[in-house]
Amino acid sequence: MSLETSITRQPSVCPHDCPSACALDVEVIDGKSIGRIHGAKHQSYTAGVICAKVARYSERIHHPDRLLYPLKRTGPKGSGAFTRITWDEAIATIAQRFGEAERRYGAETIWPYYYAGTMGRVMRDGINRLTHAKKYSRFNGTICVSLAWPGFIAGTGRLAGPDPREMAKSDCVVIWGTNAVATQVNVMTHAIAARKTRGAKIVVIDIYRNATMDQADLALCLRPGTDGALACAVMHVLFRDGLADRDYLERYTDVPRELEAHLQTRGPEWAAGITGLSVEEIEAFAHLVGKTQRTFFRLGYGFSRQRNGAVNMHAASCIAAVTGAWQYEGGGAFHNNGAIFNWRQPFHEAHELRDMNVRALDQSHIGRILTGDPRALKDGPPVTAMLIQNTNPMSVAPEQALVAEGFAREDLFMVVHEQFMTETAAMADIVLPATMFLEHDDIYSGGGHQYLEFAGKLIDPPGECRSNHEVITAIAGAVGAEHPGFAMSARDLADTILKQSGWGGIEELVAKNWIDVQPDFETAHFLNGFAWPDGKFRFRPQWAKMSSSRGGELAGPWYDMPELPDHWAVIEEADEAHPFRLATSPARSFLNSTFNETPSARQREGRPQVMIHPLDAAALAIAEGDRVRLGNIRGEVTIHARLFDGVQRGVLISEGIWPNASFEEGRGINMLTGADSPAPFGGAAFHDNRVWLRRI
Ligand SMILES: Nc1nc2c(c(=O)[nH]1)N[C@H]1C(S)=C(S)[C@@H](COP(=O)(O)OP(=O)(O)OC[C@H]3O[C@@H](n4cnc5c(=O)[nH]c(N)nc54)[C@H](O)[C@@H]3O)O[C@H]1N2
Ligand SMILES: Nc1nc2c(c(=O)[nH]1)N[C@H]1C(S)=C(S)[C@@H](COP(=O)(O)OP(=O)(O)OC[C@H]3O[C@@H](n4cnc5c(=O)[nH]c(N)nc54)[C@H](O)[C@@H]3O)O[C@H]1N2
Ligand code: SF4
Ligand SMILES: [Mo]
Repeated sequence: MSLETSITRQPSVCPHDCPSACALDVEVIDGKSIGRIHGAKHQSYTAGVICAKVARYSERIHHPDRLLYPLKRTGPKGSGAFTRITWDEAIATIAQRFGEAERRYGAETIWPYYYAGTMGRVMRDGINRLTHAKKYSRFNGTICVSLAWPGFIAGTGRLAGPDPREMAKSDCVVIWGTNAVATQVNVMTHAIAARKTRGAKIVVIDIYRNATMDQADLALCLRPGTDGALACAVMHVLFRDGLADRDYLERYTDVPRELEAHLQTRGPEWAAGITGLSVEEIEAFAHLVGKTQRTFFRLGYGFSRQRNGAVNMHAASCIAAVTGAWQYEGGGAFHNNGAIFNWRQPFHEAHELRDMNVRALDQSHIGRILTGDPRALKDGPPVTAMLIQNTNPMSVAPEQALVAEGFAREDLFMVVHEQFMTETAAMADIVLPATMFLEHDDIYSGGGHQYLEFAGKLIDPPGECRSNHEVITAIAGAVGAEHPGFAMSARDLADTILKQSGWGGIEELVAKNWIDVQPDFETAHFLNGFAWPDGKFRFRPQWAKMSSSRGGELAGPWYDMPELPDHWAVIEEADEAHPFRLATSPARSFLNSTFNETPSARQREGRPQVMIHPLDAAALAIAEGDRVRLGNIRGEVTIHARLFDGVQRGVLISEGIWPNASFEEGRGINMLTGADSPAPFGGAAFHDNRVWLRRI
């Protein structure tokens, strides 16, 4: 018998909720465990680079705290008292309790709830097959994209744009409202390549001096929620100084002259007062983008997480239409590639069974829903049973005080399918152990790039872990849900949806590992017209006529949205009682709440902190490391202060998402964030919170 270890290198894909969807090269040890993970060198977007948290994934996949067996609750809700049961007992209990709930209140009392713990299409979205087959309450996934996507589509008509790899061919890369060094490192790979090979300038627009801003040639650190004002002033200067491409505007845009007139009163002085930037900074930025044809606007999610976020996203995308940057290689605006993959009416979600008369409940309203808010419940029955997969709402959802109250309800039957005993799983009646991505098959598509990718099972799961697909199939069988997809393997489902979307089938994808689906240059740059019936970019969006990318309904004060790009003053401005504006930006070593269970990530992040300008701190007699209390109408948290001069005065930043248990009294940062439906389709304005602050 040989004692030597054998290490092979196998292809895979990072499954996490990150626009980079990196192609991976995984060390598999003796066919059983995982070593180091590398970025795939030959996939041209990943280009050999991945983030540190996934490089050391062995820490997560072989973590001693992984859930291995089904469990049932034996003490009061949230007590942590569970006992091991068999899969058969777990599934039978679920079927019995779902059946009871349905008989009492109707099928809509059951609410399957999920998000993007894995971005694999089969594993993430297959739960909808169960929802639609049984007419359970539908799920309106608003938490992440419902401000950003409509904001981008408002102008272009399509969620796509120039090939993200063209950043490497730009002369100016504007990294706007995304902390790419932390959240999608590959943007930096391509932007820095442009700087090295072409002397490109990198502009970073954010609300604090984060690791991405440290890389900037021009750093614009503005007040949260004021990007629309900045964009307007930039366009004002472009028109004023002869830097607008008038031929392009006439040919490709809807109302250029009205826009120019509208911007007359929105110059740099006006914007300086709103953004806190100087007139010189605004002029310098406008001149840079106005004189650099190949300017690539890489628009992130962060700046859309404001109550005016959709308007600001649209305003930022308009700049490329005024300069005509869309015409050039390395130019234009890009946010996400959702549209290029042609995922329509996917078979594995059983779209044909979807009944629009069944209510769709808003993901971000989970706190309101579980505490019986009739509006959030759409005046329907209470939610008395849930199946949660792939998400950790006790930690990540806004209005945490309500979320915690709802989860504590003894009459709520809660099933959570998880990899770890998260704070959500800890509130469950039944906990089911889930596989990780290297333990099942799935297909992935890049939000920030243009590859369709396959990742196959490389090792056996530990204990009795089952994949999302297996769990959905088992529950479907027990509750009598019918659809041919319940009898298929994950691979066969992937094959079907690939064929449905015109991408060959699973054999082809497996053989190639990834397929580049980048549209041709003309299409990607909208040279054949934008994706509206008249082919024109819309400076004047028709918000009320747009349909939500996720099938949601108009929400918030959508009827008051400005007609043309503007500063829409609906953010939670500071007031006397709440003198600060708080953003809850992402932490580099966590991915939402994922990785906050791994020791190295926690060690790197230290402890929950709030960054505060030293002058603000001095005014409140707060010193570095002091315990402080933050609060607003939604709740309060206790946290440690970090003095930091890389924010404007009056702005606070708390990087997360830490477990609630890392805070005193178990109250996490989402105690402070709101779920009051920002326009036009709801969601959560995680970086738009007015708060008071005091030393304790
Ligand atoms: N390390 C790490 N990576 C992640 C995540 C994570 O939590 N940690 N989360 C993943 C997920 S789910 C997503 S959706 C993406 C999100 O990734 P991003 O697109 O980067 O979006 P955010 O993380 O919300 O915030 C990005 C930046 O926007 C800034 N910001 C907030 N408000 C404003 C504003 O009004 N104007 C401007 N200009 N900037 C503002 C924040 O301070 C932050 O620095 O990242 C993914 N990748
Ligand atoms: N304060 C604040 N809150 C935020 C944000 C913010 O910026 N600030 N960002 C928001 C955003 S953009 C998002 S997208 C949400 C994300 O919030 P979530 O979707 O809840 O993301 P995670 O916290 O990473 O939780 C994903 C969970 O899925 C589990 N999981 C992973 N793979 C699988 C699998 O294959 N099967 C099963 N069953 N489970 C799996 C993981 O263990 C993890 O616990 O958070 C939002 N919350
Ligand atoms: S950068 Fe994003 S996609 Fe790439 S490995 Fe890290 S988390 Fe995964
Ligand atoms: Mo997200």
